[in-house]
Amino acid sequence: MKGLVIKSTGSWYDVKGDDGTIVKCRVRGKFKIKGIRVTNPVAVGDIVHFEVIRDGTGIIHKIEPRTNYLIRRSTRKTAYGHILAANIDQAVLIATVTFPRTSLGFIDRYLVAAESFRIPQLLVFNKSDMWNDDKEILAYVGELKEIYTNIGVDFMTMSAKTGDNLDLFRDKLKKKISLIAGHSGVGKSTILNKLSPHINQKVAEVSTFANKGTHTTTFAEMFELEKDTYVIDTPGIKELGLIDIYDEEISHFFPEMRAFLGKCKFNNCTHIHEPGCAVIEAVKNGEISITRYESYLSMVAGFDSHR
Ligand SMILES: Nc1nc2c(ncn2[C@@H]2O[C@H](COP(=O)(O)OP(=O)(O)O)[C@@H](O)[C@H]2O)c(=O)[nH]1
Ligand SMILES: [Mg+2]
Ligand SMILES: [Zn+2]
Repeated sequence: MKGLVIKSTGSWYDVKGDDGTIVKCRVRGKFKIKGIRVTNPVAVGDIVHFEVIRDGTGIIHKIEPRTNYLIRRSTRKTAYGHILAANIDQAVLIATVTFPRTSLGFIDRYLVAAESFRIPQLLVFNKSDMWNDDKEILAYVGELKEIYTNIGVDFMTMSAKTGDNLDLFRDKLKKKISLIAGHSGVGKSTILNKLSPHINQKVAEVSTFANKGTHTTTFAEMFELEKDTYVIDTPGIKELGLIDIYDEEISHFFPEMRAFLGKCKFNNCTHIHEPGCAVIEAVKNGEISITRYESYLSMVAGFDSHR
């Protein structure tokens, strides 16, 4: 039998067969991608082949080749990768300015991971009700909108609480499989619950004291919002250790840098300190945003302890 993995809970996977029935499956054998060891060999979004055994559960014995996947370094076993989801059409990042704050470094890492597979990206600032009359924050969000739309990232603000821009968000999900990622506490589950009453994900009370969400969504899970429209809710990601991307490749996953890459004086330029670097020049004259460039530096080995 063939099916779509819609949920992963540790060693068990919910697989939806062509006829719509859901079978609890385990995995037989070892699966590796590009030689990387992973904590979850099968991910939500995978198309798998499985056989049903006597007790009614299934055994997955084959994974169809993935068109793409988002992977991060495992937080528990750092030599391992953890696949967030596979075969997605759109990588959505839910961010917040406060409660909790999403750093630009985190946002850019996520965008780079998606860009490495040319997965279209949508950046959503949620909880706009908390700052829609704060001029300073509005100006800041306006700047971010300019930076990100300029590099081809779709950008929007919304409030799951008041419903502001919820319909716009719903439109952007239509006829796609979207991965919904973000720190814990940014409102992912709240948004999905608003989009569809049958989703019913647990929502955490943000502890105002720690200004941090507690983890309520433990495993990734895919939901069908309407025909051909799927969303994948993921557990909150604390940090995004990139995996299987080489330093030399990173600049290619910054779309605004691509035009300058052939123009540096040295053809092995790292764009960190070299004279005659076209990227550094572009940062100086404002063609590349300084915050994006800082994110680039933080991702290149030697500049960051997380890699
Ligand atoms: N003010 C405000 N709070 C929100 C909004 N969306 C979610 N929250 C709150 O943020 C907290 C975390 O939400 P949750 O959906 O569990 O976040 P998740 O960890 O990303 O799934 C909850 O207390 C929600 O009520 C919003 O648009 N505005
Ligand atoms: Mg959640
Ligand atoms: Zn350079």
